[in-house]
Formats: sequence, C-alpha cells, structure tokens
Amino acid sequence: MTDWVPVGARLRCGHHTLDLSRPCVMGILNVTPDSFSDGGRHDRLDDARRHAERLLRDGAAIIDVGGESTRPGAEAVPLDVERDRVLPVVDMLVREFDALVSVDTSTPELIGEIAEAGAGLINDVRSLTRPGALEAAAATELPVCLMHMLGEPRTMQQAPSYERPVEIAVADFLRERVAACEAAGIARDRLLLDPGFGFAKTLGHNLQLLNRLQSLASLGLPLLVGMSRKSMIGQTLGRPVDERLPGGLALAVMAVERGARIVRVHDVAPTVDAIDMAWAVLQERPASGTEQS
Ligand code: 7PM
Repeated sequence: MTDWVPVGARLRCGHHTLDLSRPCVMGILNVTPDSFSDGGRHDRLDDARRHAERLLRDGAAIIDVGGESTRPGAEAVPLDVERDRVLPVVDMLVREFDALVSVDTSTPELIGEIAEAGAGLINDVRSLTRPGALEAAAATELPVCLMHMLGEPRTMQQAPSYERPVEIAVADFLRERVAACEAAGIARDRLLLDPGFGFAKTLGHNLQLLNRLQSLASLGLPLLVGMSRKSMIGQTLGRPVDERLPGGLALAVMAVERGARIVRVHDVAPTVDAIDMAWAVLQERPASGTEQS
C-alpha cells in the first residue's frame, strides 16, 4: 500500500482556483455534430451558449468541452475539425461567462491554443501519450486530468482483459503517467487522476473499479470520475441512455464516498444535490450556508 498523502485542497486552473476540499461537479458540454444541431457554426455556438448557461445555473464548477468523440468505436477527428469545434466555444465560455473550462483533447497542437483562449484544465483521455502532448501541456502551466484507457476508442471495447485486478492495472498505468508528467516538468500538484470508466473495460471491471476506488485515492492525487449515462448503468439496470439518471446518481454518491472530488456528468442539478447530501453525511454537517429550518 502507498502511504496516505493528503490531497491539496486548492487547484490553480489558469486565473481560476478550484476548491477540492469538497467534491464538485463538472458539466459535460458536447460540441460534436452528433450531440446538437447540425446547423451552421452560428447555430452550434448558440446551442453551446444555452447549454452552458444551464450547466452553470445548475451548479457546475467546471464545464468540460469535448470536440472529438471519444465514445467506444469512434473514429479519430482531424485537427482542423477539432479546432473549429472547440476553440470558438472555449473562447465564448471564457469571455461571456468567465467559466472554468476544461477541454477534452489529446491533440498537442490544440493544447497550447485552448490555454491561450483561457481554458483552465486539460482533460486528456489518452493521458498525454500522443507525441508532443507532454511538452505542450507542460508549457501551458495548466492542470491535467490523466485518464486510464488501453488502446484507442475505436478498438478499446474489443474484449478488454487484464491479467491482474483491474484497479491494480489502472493504478500502475496512472503511476507511470504521473512519472512521465513529472519528468516533462508537469508538477505532481497539477495532476488529477481518472480510472476511465467505460474505456477498455467490461461491466465487471467498471463495477470493481468503482467499489475499489479508494485504492486509487491512495495515489494521493485528486480523483475525477465520469460514469454519467454510461453503459455500466445501462447494462446493470437494462435502461436506455435517457433513463440512466437514478443509476448515475447512485454511482456519483458511491464515488464521492470513496474519495472522488470531481464528478463529470450531463445532469448537473440532480448530481449537485446528490453529492451535497452525501457530503453532508460524510462531514456530519451540512455545507455552510445551505442549512434550512
Ligand atoms: C459516448 C460514450 C460518448 C462515452 C461519450 C462518452 C470521460 C471523459 C468521456 C471520463 C474523463 C462521455 C464519454 N468520458 N473524460 N470523456 N473521464 N476525464 O460519457 O470518464 O462523455 S467521453
């Protein structure tokens, strides 16, 4: 076992500071063409603005912008396409809402550009493994979320298997990526870890990873989890994607109880209530200012 290391309470994200002494919610803003209107660029920006307004009003601390579909089976997206989808949205979110924006990207060329546009966090499902990504991220001075995945989204769900318990394999992978980041000049206190639910994992792997999330918490870095609407809920409960919220709330609460500090979801308002309630129990007191008679 790794010795317990206290997780830093505050994370500098560009000109924002994220308070990680308690759990918070990251709202998902998809800007892939399959997610919103297929209209022109203006329509897409309008959709993103309306959606972001709602996420922030509902209590999201971070907005996660994704321009490359990372879903299982997805094809890679060319740089120009990803840039055109992501940059105008990041720019709008920063200028109009002064939001703390994270960007779901693995593309070294884009990492510098989104930082320049005012993004506060790099969320790379490939953990900065693309050539040049470590150096690009280091230069931004932004924090990075490192996520576990094996292979590429296009092929990762073809019979994933692990020789050791999945949480051990995930912890080893993340430990190696933390070392690679430190060697590239990205300080440990700029890193977040994510087990990558649904990425190269069977249902059994996903359930085991969540139940044993504490073994990842022992790496001593803040944990981010994303299970919202994922197939681990669909497969367990037999629910289509639009009926997975109750299952997702149960997973969010369990993740917080096991040490997760950022919960990445589509449904922000109910998740904020669920994790605030769970956190009040864990602290044995309500969050300051929220107590009602
Ligand atoms: C289809 C299936 C579309 C799955 C999109 C997805 C994570 C992430 C994603 C996560 C972090 C989604 C996923 N999942 N980033 N990006 N952690 N850090 O549900 O679990 O949005 S893409």
